[in-house]
Amino acid sequence: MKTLPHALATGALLALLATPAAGAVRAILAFGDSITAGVGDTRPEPDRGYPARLAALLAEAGVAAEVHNLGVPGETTAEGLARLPAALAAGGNLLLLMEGTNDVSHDVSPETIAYNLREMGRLASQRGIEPIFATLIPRGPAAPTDPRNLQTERVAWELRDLAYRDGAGLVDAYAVFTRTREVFGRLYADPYHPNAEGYDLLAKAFAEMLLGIDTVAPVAAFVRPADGESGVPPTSELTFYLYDHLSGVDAAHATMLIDGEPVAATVSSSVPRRLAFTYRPATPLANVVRLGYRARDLATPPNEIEETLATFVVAGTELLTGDLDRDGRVDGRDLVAFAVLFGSNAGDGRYDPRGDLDRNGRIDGLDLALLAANFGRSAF
Ligand SMILES: [Ca+2]
Ligand SMILES: [Ca+2]
Ligand SMILES: [Ca+2]
Repeated sequence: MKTLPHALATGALLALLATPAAGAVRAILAFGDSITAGVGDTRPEPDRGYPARLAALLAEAGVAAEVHNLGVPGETTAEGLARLPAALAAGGNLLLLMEGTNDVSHDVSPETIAYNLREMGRLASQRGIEPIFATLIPRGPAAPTDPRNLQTERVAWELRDLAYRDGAGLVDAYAVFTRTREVFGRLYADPYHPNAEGYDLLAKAFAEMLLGIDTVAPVAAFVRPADGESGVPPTSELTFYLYDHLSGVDAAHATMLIDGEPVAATVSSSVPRRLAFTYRPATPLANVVRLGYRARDLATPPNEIEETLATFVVAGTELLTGDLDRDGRVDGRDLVAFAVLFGSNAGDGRYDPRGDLDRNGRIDGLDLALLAANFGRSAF
């Protein structure tokens, strides 16, 4: 795949328009599954989904482009890889790739999903069609598989790094949606699909990336220790990458946070599109640790963010029964987390062993009694 970091820094589509045939109508291929097709949208054909909205947003910006909706509901990346050559044969200028949520439903690994998408990008590049990757939108809490987005977030990690390594454009739909307040309550038609307002947001994310308008603060990936991990050694090294695919991370204002406090992490600062953060604790870690970051990008004005990336439990920590969110206390937040799991059984998508306090495969009144017995207590 060709590397176009400079072109992408100013917007992939603007770079394309600077080529000799500028002014001609450009063909954009929007390739993916039901989320590209527009399932869940209340608009009728052919206006369903993000592609039609993207064409309208580009037209508003003075860019003439046909956006072809090539979404096939239910498709996996392996099936998409097989379908793509015929779609590319018709020609085009850009390929927008957003696929993989059906793979997650079938328990395909994030690495395999990223591999298939990279192959699709390679096929497009060979035909002179520039690929733009997109992370998957998150699943709602009622999704039967991956309701907490553990796998879907790891797909985002893989794609953030893939786009960085290949110098390709990335639409970070996962970041845009997860950073939107009450996203599942307001912007979803069902656990997988946006509603009309959700598709508006998705189209805006694609349009801004193509036009070089940076509204997305830096994103992280490959966080270690992982969120929810326990038994972490007290002197364990803490690491993550920070990316900013449009304007780059402002290295002078990027900080690792432990329990909300800045620490003197080692930062590789040579490539602003990806910074590596590493920290070995000066004093041994104890109890429950929150790893996060504060950062801004190089856009004008900068997009700023402070996020928790992982909450993990250091080896030797005694947690109270009922402390579902592992913060050292049994309180109302644990009860809320427990309520979501109540009535589920091992094997259900909704079941989470953290709520099965007596570990008998059912989350029921017996577990609630155990939680209630510790309610209001603190472990440390
Ligand atoms: Ca940015
Ligand atoms: Ca708790
Ligand atoms: Ca139980």
